[in-house]
Amino acid sequence: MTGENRHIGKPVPPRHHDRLVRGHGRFLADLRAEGVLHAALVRSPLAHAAVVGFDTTAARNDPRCALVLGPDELAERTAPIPTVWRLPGQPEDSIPLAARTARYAGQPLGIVVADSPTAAEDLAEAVRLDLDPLPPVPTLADALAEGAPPVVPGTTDNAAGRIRFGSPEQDIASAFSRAALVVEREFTLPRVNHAPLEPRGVLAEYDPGTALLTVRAGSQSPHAMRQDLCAVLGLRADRVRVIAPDVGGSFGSKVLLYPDEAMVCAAAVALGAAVRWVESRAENFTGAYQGRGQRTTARLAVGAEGRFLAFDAHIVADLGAYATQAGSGPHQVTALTLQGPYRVGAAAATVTGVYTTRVPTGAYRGYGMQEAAFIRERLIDEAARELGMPPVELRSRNLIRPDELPHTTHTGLTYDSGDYGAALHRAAALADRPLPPNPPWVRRGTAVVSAVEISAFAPSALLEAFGIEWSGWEGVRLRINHDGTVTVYSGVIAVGQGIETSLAQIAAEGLGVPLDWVRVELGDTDTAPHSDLSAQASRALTLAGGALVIAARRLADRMTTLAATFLDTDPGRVTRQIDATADPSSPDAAFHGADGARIPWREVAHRGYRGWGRRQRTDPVRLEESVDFDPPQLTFAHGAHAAEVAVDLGTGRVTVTGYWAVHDSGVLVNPLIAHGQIVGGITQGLGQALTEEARVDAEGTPVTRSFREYTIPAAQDVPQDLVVEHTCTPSTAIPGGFKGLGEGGTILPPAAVACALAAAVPEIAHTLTSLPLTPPRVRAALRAAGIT
Ligand code: SMO
Repeated sequence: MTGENRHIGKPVPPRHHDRLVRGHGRFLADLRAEGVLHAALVRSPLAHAAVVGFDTTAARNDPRCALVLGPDELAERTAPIPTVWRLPGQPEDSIPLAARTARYAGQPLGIVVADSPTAAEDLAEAVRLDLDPLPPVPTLADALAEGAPPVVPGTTDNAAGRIRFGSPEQDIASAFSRAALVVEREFTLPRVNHAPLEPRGVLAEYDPGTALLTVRAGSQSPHAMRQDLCAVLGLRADRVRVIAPDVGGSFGSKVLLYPDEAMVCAAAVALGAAVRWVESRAENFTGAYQGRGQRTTARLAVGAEGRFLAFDAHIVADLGAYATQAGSGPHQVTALTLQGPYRVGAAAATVTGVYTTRVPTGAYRGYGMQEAAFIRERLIDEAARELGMPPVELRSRNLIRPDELPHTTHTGLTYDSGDYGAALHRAAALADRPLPPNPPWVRRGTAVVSAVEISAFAPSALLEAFGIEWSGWEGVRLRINHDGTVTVYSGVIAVGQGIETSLAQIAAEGLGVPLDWVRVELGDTDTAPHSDLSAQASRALTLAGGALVIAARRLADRMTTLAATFLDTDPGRVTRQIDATADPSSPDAAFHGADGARIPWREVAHRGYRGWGRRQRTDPVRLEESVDFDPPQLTFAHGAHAAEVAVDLGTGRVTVTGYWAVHDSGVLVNPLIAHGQIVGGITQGLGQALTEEARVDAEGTPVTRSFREYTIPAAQDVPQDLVVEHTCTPSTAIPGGFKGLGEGGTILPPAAVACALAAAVPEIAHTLTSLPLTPPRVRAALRAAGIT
């Protein structure tokens, strides 16, 4: 290979940018479908109520109506959505399409199909719901109160199971009894909305002639959606195809099949037609599952010279009205990752799941690790303050050193590689600048925090050990076409993160061909290798990329061997010359034999397709390699973030004036995409630090229903001084050395901002245990401390 076709590490502009910017995107609402009908959902306006009546007479009698499915019809046609990740002791209860009790405001109770979106909306309103109100249980306190009404019928309390991870009780007790200092706090992490640019949507087409259901959906995991659809609708897997078109962001919100999405598919099957539903922004705020939602009591024991003796936490998780397919998962990950990048004598955490009458919670970018980082870094910060030690010094003393890796945590995670201290000190150095003089009503502060990130969520045996009914492996199919062009098929999904480009870079590098010879085909269960977790858990690039490294190496070898046969020489004597700008049809892009003989790349592909040139009759024919990659273990990315904040003592408004992030995600395939991922993650994390909270009133009715009440960061909320640097410790578990970075940016901002605010106003530091740090909340703390 000539040096021109090196692609890994190049900041190639993502391919989808040009297409989307020019308006060639094909999102769910853009797809054309013949004779498509339109659906609207009938949703519960109450947080908790028995569904006594669902009168569809008026709706059915409207000439615009094609179909109405209420609880009775749905009960005949559908089964509840299966659960894949349960807590021990979790009640046998999963989310149904046919609900006889509404357990959250916005829960879909039925579906109406009509000839236009407006008609569908009208008819959904024409359905007369008869609801018998039950007492709402909107908060964890309500749910845990003595005599609280049970959310799950037939149970006596709102417990949704419990699990404990980490050191034995006696190790924790002994560490705390020996401690020179114990810091204990209660942390409240509110629910948040994912707020993707594109809400959810489904276009389901059922062909009664072939009995094939084709579902196009804004999904982060089409294979998982297909499996769940088969279970819910009682359909055969070979008759269901799920395709994700362009997806306008997900952040964990589109990984699971939702009841409303399944109802659209049930309606398409019932009608033998095409039915589309496009979610409204208000529905997305109230009916899409939310993230976070946790109240945690945590403590840190510190010994002589500031050594960490133990972390201990009791996490109370708001699972909402149903423990969805994987509802407790993020909270379990909080427990698993509380220890973070630190060496500590003992660490343990308990997760108690609790039902409330609110929309379920689930995956959100950072998946429990943002919560863990906030709790841990605030505790450490508080310990430093009480010890009178600089927080960076306290962290530095306790960070696991590179020579101590691999290191297995008390919860059984084995960190593979990294240099946590290097990242911390680099972030601290970047943030070390003189603070400008303050007017008397402004204070400023800086903090540096640290985390490791579980990435490449796998192997399958790990998921099996956790009792998660998903696979961890990831497959790719790599094909050289008859003209020498290349197609990659993968079950991971593009949700705006640029994965198509990164995978193309890996394939092009491995085959030694120009980047634009490679097309990446994602999102279709008919062609993509199976993938349950798909683009979740910072795993798409690492695992699909790792598989692709192997596949490309094999296919490159086969091409070379074929070329050698045609050139009548040994493979070792064949060289290749492909100009980085060459077209695949270029005769100059060729293999060269020892004696000046040559054969074009496309000619090798062409002859390969004829089945010519094989050394043995049993040698494979197709120029295609399928590789299923199940790594030996998890791989851990890590990072340190520094925030500089200014707080207005009069208004309580916190402004982030500078932000510096140092990440290690191993080998970066595309630094431009990596930068965008980290900046996007930081921005999202700043929203959770400062403004975002999904709220309900005392009746459990959502009050954050639009971007008026729910404020996400805008450009002016992101500091101009936002610096991202990368260090590179290659993963030893992943071919190519990649580590994940999709979630990394999101994990640390709340911890960084809260600790920086604590540095600015030490008088209120001990109260900075709840998010978001809104002006009213900060002002109240300032007042209580007698500062304003
Ligand atoms: S929160 Mo993600 O989709 O693992």
